Amino acid sequence: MPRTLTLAAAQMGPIARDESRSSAVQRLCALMREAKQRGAELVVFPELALTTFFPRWYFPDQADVDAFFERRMPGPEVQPLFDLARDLGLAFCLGYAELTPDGHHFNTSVLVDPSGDIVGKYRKVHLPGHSEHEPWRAFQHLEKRYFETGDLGFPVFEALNGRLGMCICNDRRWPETFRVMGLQGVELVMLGYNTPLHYPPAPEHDHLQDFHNHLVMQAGAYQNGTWVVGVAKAGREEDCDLIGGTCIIAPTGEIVAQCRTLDDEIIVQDCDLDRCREIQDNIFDFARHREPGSYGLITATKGARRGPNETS
Ligand code: ING
Repeated sequence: MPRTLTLAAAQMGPIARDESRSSAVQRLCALMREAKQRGAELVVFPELALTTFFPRWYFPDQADVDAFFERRMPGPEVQPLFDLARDLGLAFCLGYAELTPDGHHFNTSVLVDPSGDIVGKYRKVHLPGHSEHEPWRAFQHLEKRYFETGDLGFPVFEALNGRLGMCICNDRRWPETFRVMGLQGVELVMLGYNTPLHYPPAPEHDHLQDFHNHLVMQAGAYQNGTWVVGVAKAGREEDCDLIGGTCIIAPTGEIVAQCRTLDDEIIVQDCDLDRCREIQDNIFDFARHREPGSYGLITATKGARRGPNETS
Protein backbone atom coordinates (compact mmCIF):
# COMPACT_ATOMS: atom_id res chain seq x y z
CA MET A 1 0.00 0.00 0.00
CA PRO A 2 1.81 3.21 -1.09
CA ARG A 3 2.15 5.99 1.47
CA THR A 4 0.26 8.64 -0.52
CA LEU A 5 -0.12 12.16 0.85
CA THR A 6 -2.64 14.37 -0.97
CA LEU A 7 -0.96 17.76 -0.97
CA ALA A 8 -2.33 21.20 -1.84
CA ALA A 9 -0.24 24.25 -2.65
CA ALA A 10 -2.21 27.41 -1.84
CA GLN A 11 -0.73 30.29 -3.78
CA MET A 12 -1.77 33.81 -2.75
CA GLY A 13 -2.06 36.89 -4.89
CA PRO A 14 -0.93 40.25 -3.51
CA ILE A 15 -1.62 41.33 0.09
CA ALA A 16 -1.98 45.10 0.24
CA ARG A 17 -0.09 47.05 2.87
CA ASP A 18 -3.38 48.15 4.48
CA GLU A 19 -5.04 44.73 4.17
CA SER A 20 -5.99 43.44 7.61
CA ARG A 21 -4.81 40.10 9.00
CA SER A 22 -8.47 39.11 9.18
CA SER A 23 -8.84 39.70 5.45
CA ALA A 24 -5.73 37.66 4.68
CA VAL A 25 -6.97 34.90 7.00
CA GLN A 26 -10.34 34.87 5.23
CA ARG A 27 -8.48 34.28 1.95
CA LEU A 28 -6.42 31.51 3.54
CA CYS A 29 -9.62 29.90 4.86
CA ALA A 30 -11.24 30.02 1.40
CA LEU A 31 -8.15 28.38 -0.09
CA MET A 32 -8.23 25.75 2.67
CA ARG A 33 -11.91 24.94 1.97
CA GLU A 34 -11.20 24.51 -1.75
CA ALA A 35 -8.22 22.29 -0.95
CA LYS A 36 -10.42 20.12 1.28
CA GLN A 37 -13.08 19.85 -1.43
CA ARG A 38 -10.39 18.62 -3.79
CA GLY A 39 -9.24 15.92 -1.40
CA ALA A 40 -6.18 17.51 0.20
CA GLU A 41 -4.82 16.29 3.57
CA LEU A 42 -2.13 19.00 3.85
CA VAL A 43 -2.19 22.63 2.62
CA VAL A 44 1.00 24.69 2.22
CA PHE A 45 0.74 28.50 2.29
CA PRO A 46 3.36 31.11 1.25
CA GLU A 47 6.08 32.85 3.25
CA LEU A 48 4.80 35.75 5.43
CA ALA A 49 1.23 34.85 4.42
CA LEU A 50 -0.54 37.20 6.89
CA THR A 51 0.72 40.56 5.68
CA THR A 52 2.22 42.35 2.73
CA PHE A 53 5.93 41.71 2.17
CA PHE A 54 7.02 44.54 4.47
CA PRO A 55 10.85 44.19 4.04
CA ARG A 56 10.34 46.13 0.77
CA TRP A 57 10.16 49.32 2.85
CA TYR A 58 12.55 51.08 5.28
CA PHE A 59 10.84 51.78 8.61
CA PRO A 60 12.99 53.94 10.94
CA ASP A 61 10.61 53.27 13.83
CA GLN A 62 10.82 49.69 15.19
CA ALA A 63 7.20 49.89 16.34
CA ASP A 64 6.15 50.11 12.68
CA VAL A 65 8.18 46.98 11.92
CA ASP A 66 6.84 45.07 14.93
CA ALA A 67 3.26 45.76 13.77
CA PHE A 68 3.86 43.17 11.02
CA PHE A 69 4.88 40.47 13.54
CA GLU A 70 2.85 37.87 15.45
CA ARG A 71 3.42 37.72 19.21
CA ARG A 72 1.35 34.57 19.50
CA MET A 73 0.54 31.76 17.04
CA PRO A 74 -2.34 31.62 16.67
CA GLY A 75 -3.29 35.11 17.74
CA PRO A 76 -6.96 36.13 17.73
CA GLU A 77 -7.05 37.07 14.02
CA VAL A 78 -5.37 33.81 12.98
CA GLN A 79 -7.43 31.54 15.28
CA PRO A 80 -10.18 31.05 12.64
CA LEU A 81 -7.64 29.37 10.35
CA PHE A 82 -6.62 26.91 13.08
CA ASP A 83 -10.29 26.28 13.95
CA LEU A 84 -11.20 25.62 10.31
CA ALA A 85 -8.26 23.26 9.84
CA ARG A 86 -9.31 21.29 12.91
CA ASP A 87 -12.94 21.18 11.74
CA LEU A 88 -11.90 19.97 8.30
CA GLY A 89 -9.23 17.60 9.65
CA LEU A 90 -6.51 19.26 7.56
CA ALA A 91 -2.84 19.80 8.31
CA PHE A 92 -1.23 22.99 7.08
CA CYS A 93 2.07 24.87 6.81
CA LEU A 94 1.98 28.66 7.40
CA GLY A 95 4.65 31.33 7.01
CA TYR A 96 4.58 34.40 9.26
CA ALA A 97 6.76 36.97 11.04
CA GLU A 98 7.47 35.73 14.59
CA LEU A 99 8.19 38.06 17.54
CA THR A 100 9.16 35.88 20.51
CA PRO A 101 8.25 36.75 24.14
CA ASP A 102 11.93 37.61 24.77
CA GLY A 103 12.00 40.00 21.82
CA HIS A 104 13.55 38.04 18.95
CA HIS A 105 12.36 38.53 15.36
CA PHE A 106 12.27 35.59 12.93
CA ASN A 107 10.86 34.80 9.48
CA THR A 108 9.07 31.63 10.57
CA SER A 109 7.05 28.71 9.26
CA VAL A 110 5.00 26.23 11.30
CA LEU A 111 3.58 22.80 10.53
CA VAL A 112 0.16 22.29 12.15
CA ASP A 113 -1.35 18.80 12.39
CA PRO A 114 -5.06 17.99 11.74
CA SER A 115 -5.88 18.43 15.43
CA GLY A 116 -4.64 22.03 15.28
CA ASP A 117 -1.40 21.48 17.20
CA ILE A 118 1.89 23.03 16.04
CA VAL A 119 4.10 19.96 15.50
CA GLY A 120 7.00 21.66 13.71
CA LYS A 121 8.65 25.07 13.51
CA TYR A 122 11.35 26.48 11.24
CA ARG A 123 13.08 29.89 11.27
CA LYS A 124 14.61 31.20 8.05
CA VAL A 125 18.40 30.76 8.00
CA HIS A 126 19.38 32.43 4.71
CA LEU A 127 18.27 36.07 4.94
CA PRO A 128 18.73 37.87 1.60
CA GLY A 129 18.99 41.57 0.93
CA HIS A 130 20.65 44.19 3.13
CA SER A 131 20.44 45.69 6.63
CA GLU A 132 20.68 49.45 5.96
CA HIS A 133 18.38 51.73 3.98
CA GLU A 134 19.59 51.86 0.37
CA PRO A 135 17.58 54.61 -1.35
CA TRP A 136 19.07 53.82 -4.77
CA ARG A 137 16.88 50.72 -4.96
CA ALA A 138 13.41 50.85 -6.57
CA PHE A 139 12.34 49.00 -3.41
CA GLN A 140 14.20 47.75 -0.34
CA HIS A 141 14.87 44.16 0.69
CA LEU A 142 15.55 44.61 4.41
CA GLU A 143 15.23 41.03 5.68
CA LYS A 144 18.74 41.27 7.19
CA ARG A 145 17.50 44.27 9.18
CA TYR A 146 14.12 43.02 10.34
CA PHE A 147 14.87 39.32 11.04
CA GLU A 148 17.48 37.39 12.97
CA THR A 149 19.12 34.32 11.46
CA GLY A 150 17.07 31.23 12.21
CA ASP A 151 18.31 29.28 15.26
CA LEU A 152 16.53 25.94 14.77
CA GLY A 153 18.65 24.47 11.99
CA PHE A 154 16.81 22.50 9.28
CA PRO A 155 14.75 19.98 11.26
CA VAL A 156 12.74 17.12 9.73
CA PHE A 157 9.51 16.11 11.47
CA GLU A 158 7.68 12.78 11.57
CA ALA A 159 4.13 13.77 10.60
CA LEU A 160 1.30 12.59 8.33
CA ASN A 161 3.02 9.19 8.03
CA GLY A 162 6.08 10.79 6.45
CA ARG A 163 9.24 12.81 7.08
CA LEU A 164 8.47 16.48 6.44
CA GLY A 165 10.79 19.48 6.47
CA MET A 166 10.44 23.21 5.88
CA CYS A 167 12.51 26.04 4.52
CA ILE A 168 11.66 29.59 3.42
CA CYS A 169 12.20 31.46 0.18
CA ASN A 170 15.90 32.34 -0.20
CA ASP A 171 16.79 29.10 1.65
CA ARG A 172 15.78 27.21 -1.52
CA ARG A 173 18.69 28.75 -3.44
CA TRP A 174 21.27 27.17 -1.14
CA PRO A 175 21.97 23.44 -1.73
CA GLU A 176 22.99 23.07 1.93
CA THR A 177 19.36 23.64 2.90
CA PHE A 178 18.08 20.58 1.05
CA ARG A 179 21.12 18.42 1.81
CA VAL A 180 20.89 18.85 5.59
CA MET A 181 17.25 17.70 5.36
CA GLY A 182 18.22 15.01 2.84
CA LEU A 183 20.68 13.65 5.40
CA GLN A 184 17.67 13.24 7.72
CA GLY A 185 15.72 11.28 5.09
CA VAL A 186 13.26 14.06 4.29
CA GLU A 187 10.43 13.04 1.94
CA LEU A 188 8.65 16.39 1.47
CA VAL A 189 10.16 19.88 1.73
CA MET A 190 7.52 22.59 2.15
CA LEU A 191 8.48 26.16 1.34
CA GLY A 192 6.86 29.52 0.62
CA TYR A 193 8.36 32.52 -1.14
CA ASN A 194 7.95 36.20 -1.97
CA THR A 195 10.28 36.72 -4.94
CA PRO A 196 10.38 40.07 -6.73
CA LEU A 197 10.79 39.90 -10.50
CA HIS A 198 13.27 42.77 -10.31
CA TYR A 199 16.55 42.17 -8.48
CA PRO A 200 18.14 45.65 -8.13
CA PRO A 201 21.79 44.52 -7.77
CA ALA A 202 21.57 42.50 -11.03
CA PRO A 203 18.67 43.64 -13.24
CA GLU A 204 20.19 41.74 -16.14
CA HIS A 205 18.94 38.59 -14.40
CA ASP A 206 15.34 39.75 -14.00
CA HIS A 207 14.19 37.70 -17.01
CA LEU A 208 15.66 34.58 -15.35
CA GLN A 209 13.72 34.74 -12.05
CA ASP A 210 11.14 32.11 -13.00
CA PHE A 211 13.86 29.83 -14.40
CA HIS A 212 16.03 30.19 -11.27
CA ASN A 213 13.01 29.59 -9.05
CA HIS A 214 12.26 26.19 -10.57
CA LEU A 215 15.94 25.33 -11.18
CA VAL A 216 16.84 25.41 -7.48
CA MET A 217 13.73 23.57 -6.27
CA GLN A 218 13.96 20.87 -8.94
CA ALA A 219 17.65 20.41 -8.12
CA GLY A 220 16.88 20.20 -4.41
CA ALA A 221 14.21 17.58 -5.04
CA TYR A 222 16.29 15.41 -7.37
CA GLN A 223 19.62 15.62 -5.49
CA ASN A 224 17.96 14.51 -2.25
CA GLY A 225 15.16 12.29 -3.56
CA THR A 226 12.42 14.35 -1.94
CA TRP A 227 9.11 15.88 -2.92
CA VAL A 228 9.22 19.69 -2.90
CA VAL A 229 6.30 22.09 -2.80
CA GLY A 230 7.06 25.77 -3.45
CA VAL A 231 4.25 28.26 -2.84
CA ALA A 232 4.33 31.88 -4.03
CA LYS A 233 2.85 35.05 -2.76
CA ALA A 234 2.47 36.33 -6.34
CA GLY A 235 1.38 39.28 -8.44
CA ARG A 236 1.81 43.02 -8.29
CA GLU A 237 1.94 43.82 -4.58
CA GLU A 238 2.36 47.53 -3.68
CA ASP A 239 3.95 48.34 -7.07
CA CYS A 240 6.35 45.39 -6.82
CA ASP A 241 5.90 42.46 -9.20
CA LEU A 242 6.30 39.12 -7.40
CA ILE A 243 6.79 35.95 -9.46
CA GLY A 244 4.35 33.05 -9.34
CA GLY A 245 5.47 29.61 -10.40
CA THR A 246 3.92 27.76 -7.45
CA CYS A 247 4.56 24.07 -8.06
CA ILE A 248 4.80 20.54 -6.71
CA ILE A 249 7.94 18.64 -7.68
CA ALA A 250 8.49 14.86 -7.55
CA PRO A 251 11.69 13.28 -6.15
CA THR A 252 12.82 12.80 -9.78
CA GLY A 253 12.88 16.60 -10.16
CA GLU A 254 9.82 16.65 -12.43
CA ILE A 255 7.27 19.42 -11.93
CA VAL A 256 3.99 17.48 -11.61
CA ALA A 257 1.64 20.40 -10.87
CA GLN A 258 1.94 24.16 -11.35
CA CYS A 259 -0.21 27.23 -10.80
CA ARG A 260 -1.24 29.16 -13.90
CA THR A 261 -2.17 32.53 -12.42
CA LEU A 262 -0.69 35.20 -10.16
CA ASP A 263 -3.71 35.14 -7.85
CA ASP A 264 -5.11 33.01 -5.04
CA GLU A 265 -4.98 29.55 -6.60
CA ILE A 266 -4.95 25.94 -5.41
CA ILE A 267 -3.16 23.01 -7.02
CA VAL A 268 -3.50 19.48 -5.62
CA GLN A 269 -1.30 16.43 -6.14
CA ASP A 270 -1.19 12.87 -4.75
CA CYS A 271 2.38 12.44 -3.54
CA ASP A 272 3.56 8.83 -3.16
CA LEU A 273 6.17 9.29 -0.45
CA ASP A 274 7.62 5.85 -1.19
CA ARG A 275 8.79 7.18 -4.57
CA CYS A 276 11.59 8.95 -2.68
CA ARG A 277 13.37 5.58 -2.46
CA GLU A 278 13.71 5.41 -6.27
CA ILE A 279 16.33 8.14 -5.82
CA GLN A 280 17.49 7.69 -2.21
CA ASP A 281 18.30 3.99 -2.75
CA ASN A 282 20.06 4.44 -6.09
CA ILE A 283 21.63 7.46 -7.74
CA PHE A 284 21.64 9.42 -4.44
CA ASP A 285 22.18 6.60 -1.96
CA PHE A 286 24.17 8.86 0.40
CA ALA A 287 25.64 6.00 2.46
CA ARG A 288 27.11 4.38 -0.66
CA HIS A 289 28.18 7.37 -2.71
CA ARG A 290 28.88 10.45 -0.58
CA GLU A 291 32.51 11.30 0.39
CA PRO A 292 32.24 13.70 3.38
CA GLY A 293 36.04 13.55 3.82
CA SER A 294 36.30 15.64 0.67
CA TYR A 295 33.67 18.19 1.66
CA GLY A 296 35.45 19.88 4.61
CA LEU A 297 35.39 23.37 3.08
CA ILE A 298 31.59 23.40 3.12
CA THR A 299 31.39 23.84 6.89
CA ALA A 300 34.95 25.15 7.52
CA THR A 301 34.57 28.37 5.53
CA LYS A 302 31.95 31.08 4.98
CA GLY A 303 33.20 32.94 1.93
CA ALA A 304 34.96 31.55 -1.13
CA ARG A 305 38.77 31.31 -1.01
CA ARG A 306 40.10 32.57 -4.32
CA GLY A 307 43.76 31.91 -3.74
CA PRO A 308 46.81 34.17 -3.29
CA ASN A 309 45.79 36.62 -6.01
CA GLU A 310 42.39 37.20 -4.47
CA THR A 311 40.67 40.34 -5.70
CA SER A 312 38.27 41.85 -3.17
N1 ING B 1 13.05 36.69 -1.64
C1 ING B 1 13.94 36.50 -2.71
C2 ING B 1 14.33 35.03 -2.95
O1 ING B 1 15.35 34.55 -2.53
C3 ING B 1 15.74 37.29 -4.03
C4 ING B 1 15.14 37.36 -2.65
C5 ING B 1 15.00 37.73 -5.12
C6 ING B 1 16.98 36.74 -4.18
C7 ING B 1 15.57 37.62 -6.41
C8 ING B 1 17.54 36.63 -5.46
C9 ING B 1 16.84 37.07 -6.57
O2 ING B 1 13.55 34.40 -3.64
C10 ING B 1 13.10 36.24 -0.37
N2 ING B 1 12.08 36.62 0.43
O3 ING B 1 14.01 35.55 0.05
